Amino acid sequence: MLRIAIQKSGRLNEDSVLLLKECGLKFGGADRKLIAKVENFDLEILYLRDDDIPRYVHEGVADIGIVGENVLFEANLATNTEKILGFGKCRLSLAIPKEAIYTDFKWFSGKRIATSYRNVLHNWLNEKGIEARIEDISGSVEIAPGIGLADGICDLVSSGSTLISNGLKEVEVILKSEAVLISSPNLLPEKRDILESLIFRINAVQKAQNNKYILLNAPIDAKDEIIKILPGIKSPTVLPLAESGWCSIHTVIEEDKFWEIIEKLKKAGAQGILVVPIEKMIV
Ligand code: PRT
Ligand code: ZN
Repeated sequence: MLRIAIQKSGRLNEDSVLLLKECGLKFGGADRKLIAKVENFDLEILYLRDDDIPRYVHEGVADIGIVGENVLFEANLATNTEKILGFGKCRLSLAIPKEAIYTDFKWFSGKRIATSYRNVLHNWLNEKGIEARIEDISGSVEIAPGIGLADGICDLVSSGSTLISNGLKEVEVILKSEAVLISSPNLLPEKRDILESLIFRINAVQKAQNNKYILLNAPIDAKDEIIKILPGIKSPTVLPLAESGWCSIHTVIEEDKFWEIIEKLKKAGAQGILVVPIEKMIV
């Protein structure tokens, strides 16, 4: 039995649950229980506050966990990062009042900076050779300069609208963060096997999300040119159509390449192009 720690509620909860469900796992929510047993996989889910996840995984109370890199770096406990998950993207940034004149990071010399990320900020200041005072605040960090508690803040930013609505401007990015799958440093071999099969499923889900199945019709004369345009995983499938002189071409393409090649496909004579989502993809 493997035990995974995920956030009980908050910004990472929904995407963490969705990822596990897309891996085909069946389990109950975090409504009342702290632990949920997965019905069809050798896994137990522990619902926790995100700040507790690195310690639980470090100590082996949970074998694996899903947590933001920001929380992981701040906790600074030994864990292994198994997989970058592509959600919960944000950055930990320094921000100052918008009217302040900023030239470079030396601005922070002798200043007071409010944050919930003391360790990460302390390391960054050390690296830059800046002496500043860190004011520990656990929530609503963005109001600190307005109430005279600090000169600037170090906090998570995604859209930037919280900074703007508090009269602040982002001046330095200290780290970029997203959700990662971490594991305990002393994972037993039988648990490692379960983790590998979970990672296999996560890879299939992620591949499917980044790829699309494409079907198009083309005159047989245009077939070779169209195949050259298509960057498929392998050779595309070519099927004859009922109408003579025409064929149907099927392949898988990366979603972000699609818009680049669509015009070229049309110019080469492709018609009736269909782009279909893929449920799972194993290569
Ligand atoms: O209760 P628990 O301790 O589990 O949750 P929490 O309240 O500490 O964390 P939560 O749920 O807010 O965030 C969980 C994780 O989501 C974080 O650790 C990050 O890894 C990730 N994440 C991604 C974010 C953001 N984006 C984000 N924008 N976490 C917080 N924010 C906050 C930020 O602190 C600021 O207040 O959103 C505000 C800024 O957002 P914008 O869009 O206005 O820039
Ligand atoms: Zn938290």
